[in-house]
Amino acid sequence: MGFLAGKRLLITGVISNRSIAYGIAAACKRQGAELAFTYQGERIKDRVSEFAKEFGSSLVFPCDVGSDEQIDALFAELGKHWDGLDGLVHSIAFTPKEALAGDFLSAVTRENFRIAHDISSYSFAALAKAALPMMEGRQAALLTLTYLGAIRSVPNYNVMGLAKASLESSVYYMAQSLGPKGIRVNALSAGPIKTLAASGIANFGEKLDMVAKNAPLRRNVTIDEVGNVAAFMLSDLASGITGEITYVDAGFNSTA
Ligand code: 0WD
Repeated sequence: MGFLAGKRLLITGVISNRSIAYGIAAACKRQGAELAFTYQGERIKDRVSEFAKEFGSSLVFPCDVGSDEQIDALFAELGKHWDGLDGLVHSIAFTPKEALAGDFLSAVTRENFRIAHDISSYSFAALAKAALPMMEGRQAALLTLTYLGAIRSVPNYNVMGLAKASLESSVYYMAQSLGPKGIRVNALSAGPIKTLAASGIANFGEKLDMVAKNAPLRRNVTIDEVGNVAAFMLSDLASGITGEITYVDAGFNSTA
């Protein structure tokens, strides 16, 4: 029996089998969790439904996190299938592509700042607020994905770094807010991984090479490695951990 047996988890952000959320879903499934999924927009509904099937799930719901109505509808629908929720994975980020290239001050605009913060940071709190009625009274856990660009300037990451800094701060405030209810809130800071979202960042290949050359483990991490840590964080094995940013980056952040 896996260490997530009996746990019901909602996973956002699976869009391909390279998505970090796909690695998380696979690891959670291996540990015995029951899974539900969300997708952004009808265009990818079938694709996400196929992935869900791979993980033995038929629970697939639309949710564009830019819409409060869709977030409310998600939990109204999920509540028809499950009487409670033990965990939620927020694996979502977005800003217009032109923000993720070149000099920060040239690339940042009021509009891409707003979009980056809304979709990549506020959405975590928005999902938590809406999920709360289903999580209350359970040893539930929330998990989000962040990146080193939150705390250091990383070339081309630009306004997404600011949004990740906001997201990391929201981990601390949400942990404080939900801790008295026994609900934990954590983030994994993953090293660079080639996914659809990552391919939107200019010169992303150079980041992969730089980490592979300089990280203590001399390689990049995989979605399975991030998935395994996520499964642990969502489980009762991590019952003493909240408000924590855990690096899964082959040790890169520890180097000078
Ligand atoms: O190197 C990397 N890949 C790292 C990613 C290193 C460290 C952290 N991360 C983070 C990302 O910033 C993100 O928060 O991990 C999370 C997952 O990203 P991913 O797995 O790298 O990328 P991907 O497979 O593309 O999934 C992100 C998905 C979107 O994909 P696209 O490619 O369509 O932008 O986030 C979803 C969408 O499925 N998404 C939304 N979902 C609901 N509502 C929205 C939205 N408005 N916007 C994007």
